[in-house]
Order: sequence, then C-alpha cells, then structure tokens
Amino acid sequence: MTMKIGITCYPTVGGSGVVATELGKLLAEKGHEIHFISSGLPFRLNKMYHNIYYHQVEVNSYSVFQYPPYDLALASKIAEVIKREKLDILHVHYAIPHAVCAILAKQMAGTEVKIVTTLHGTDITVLGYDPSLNDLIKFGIEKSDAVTAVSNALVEQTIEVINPDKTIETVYNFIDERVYQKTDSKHLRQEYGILDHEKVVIHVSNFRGVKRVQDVVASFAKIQQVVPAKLLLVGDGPEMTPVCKLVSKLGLDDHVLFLGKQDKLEELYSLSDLLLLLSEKESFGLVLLEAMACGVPCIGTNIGGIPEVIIDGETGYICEFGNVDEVAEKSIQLLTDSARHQAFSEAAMSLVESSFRSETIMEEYLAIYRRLLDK
Ligand code: GMT
Repeated sequence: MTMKIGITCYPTVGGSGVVATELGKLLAEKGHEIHFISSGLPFRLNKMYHNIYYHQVEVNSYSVFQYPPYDLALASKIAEVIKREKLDILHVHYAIPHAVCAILAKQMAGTEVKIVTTLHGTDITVLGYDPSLNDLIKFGIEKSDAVTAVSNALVEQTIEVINPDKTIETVYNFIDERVYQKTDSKHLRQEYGILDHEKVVIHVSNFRGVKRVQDVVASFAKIQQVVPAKLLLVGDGPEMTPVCKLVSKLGLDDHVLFLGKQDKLEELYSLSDLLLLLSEKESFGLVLLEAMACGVPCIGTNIGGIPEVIIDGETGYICEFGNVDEVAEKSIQLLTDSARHQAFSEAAMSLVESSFRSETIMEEYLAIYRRLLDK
C-alpha cells in the first residue's frame, strides 16, 4: 500500500535535515507520495521527483507581533496540507517545535493522520534541561503516535531528562551510499598544496560550541609534531573566530586549511586519513557515517551516540571527552601503522553496509508507519 507522508524538518544544513530529506527521497523512490512542509526547500532536495511536493511555510511579521509566529504559521500550513492532501502519516523531526506544531495541526485538521516524531538530540540534550520547556517536550512526545530517537544513548537520555510515558524506539541514521563512497580525488591534494608524504586529518561540523573544534586543533597540534600532516576544517559557525585564533596561536597557520561549507564532502573524505569528532554532546554524529562510508577511520569522544557508531579498536577509537593527549596518541598510532589503518578503513566501510544500510533503516520507518495505520 502506498502512503501519503508529510515530513517536517529544519531545511538548513544539519544532520536532521539531511536524514529527513534522504528518507523522503527513498520513500518517494518506493512509490510513496511525499509532502515536505517547512520554511525552506530542504537543501538536499536537488533533483526532480514527480511524487515529492514542497509546501513552504510563510511567516508574516506583523508589527503587532514582537516575534514572527513561525510555529503557528507552520501548524496552520501542516493542517492545510493534512486536509487537502489527505495525509496518512506526518513524520516530524524534533519534538520542539515540530511535534507540538504537528499535534495542533492534527486537531485543526480533524483527521486520523498519525504523527511520528524523531528526536535528534538538541531538543533533549539542551532544551530538555530548561525547566520552562521540559513539560512541552514531554507533551510533544506523549501525544505523538510513535517516537523514535537516533541512538540508544538518546533514548536513555530522553527517559532520564523527560521521563515520558511513551516507548521510544531507536532508529539509526543512514546516508545515501550512492553518494558517499571512496572516489578518486587525488587532484585535490595537489590543489590544496598537500604534500605526498603528508597525512590528512579532517573535521566537519557546524562549529557550534558543543563540537569542541578547539580540542580538534589542540589534538592536531600534537599529532603534527610526530606525523607530517594537514588538518581540513570543513563547515562554519559561531566558534570559527576563536578556532582561527587558536590555530595562529599554536603556529599552525601553514598546516590548517579552513574550507568553509562544502557540498561534495565525499571528495574531501576520500583524500582524508582520519576524521576527528570530539564533541561534548552528540546524539549520533552523521559525519562519522559519511566518513566511514568513504573508508575513513574516525576518532570520537565517549559521548552520546558516538560509541554506537564507532567500534572502538575496529573502525576507529573512542577517547575520553576533553582528553586531547589520548586523541593525539591514538591518532598517531593509526596514522603510522599502515596495516592497521587499512584494516580500520575496510572495517569502517563494512560497518556502514551491515549496520546502517539506508534500505534497512527506511524499512524500519515504514514498519512503524504501517503499524500505526493498521491499528
Ligand atoms: O549537530 C548539530 O548541531 C546539528 C543537529 C541537527 O539538527 O541536525 O544534529 C543532531 O542531529 C543529527 C542527525 O540525527 C545527529 O547526527 C547529531 O549528532 C545531532 N547533534 C547533536 O546531538 C549535537
């Protein structure tokens, strides 16, 4: 049975928007009708699909409002789409504000549309600790028909922080394997001025404080004392200025390349030897999967869902949060032992195939949708 599925996510660059969009594309390829409802065209929706529709949420900022009412405009648009398109399922990403908007929209539409909410992290790991929002998040979770989280760690943290009267199922993230695979990008090494004997360490994030990019730079400073290497910093965000200052302070200007936001990440991963993700909060870490699919071993912190994505000692290493000495030591071990590096690289690619296959994960979501509609 084909379904009509509404999807609401943050359309901007970020793992949750990527996963929501990729899921919509896969479901459309299986014949389901997909309706994206959001404030901007999801950025990965870069191809024409006859069965994917996009409904833009317009927020008017009348002078009587101190703040433009995005949440109400979203709820109103979702309600309109539920009714007009006769949606079976509404899959929203993030409890706040999207699940709450979905619940209001369902009441407005007066239909039996089923709401599936996926938790991605920040709504729990940051907003969940705000007492003024805790009850609202609980409401969004409990009134959804099904709730998923992107790692077991996030399920546990949601129970601990929010304690909802609701089962939360883990459905891991996935990537588009057709895009993320090892490609020949040797020409880029030359273009970036990376010497033949140099190793390449990469970090990709939105440079928020929780990503601890300074720890990446501090670890790299120690790595390059032993192993000739370049660090690629990909992305942009609030911590960019302090990170640039630290790079100069540590005398690393000639060793660090600030690449800003980039599109063809698979080409950058393909020329990299190691990815560092040293976050303070990370419910999954989608960049780990992207890098691993391109054969790049990863080193991450023992935080949130990271240990569910990296198998310590097999596809990379897990280090204590904030321990840059340990990160540097493990990185040097890996970068100076080519047999071990090769084994980790192969194990990383196999893990993505065996545990995070897009088809399998899409089927897990479909099984949830079907279960709700069969009830
Ligand atoms: O990490 C971010 O700052 C972006 C955020 C998002 O909304 O995309 O990422 C969250 O969702 C991703 C997709 O599920 C996860 O891979 C990230 O780990 C998660 N970020 C955090 O938990 C900090």
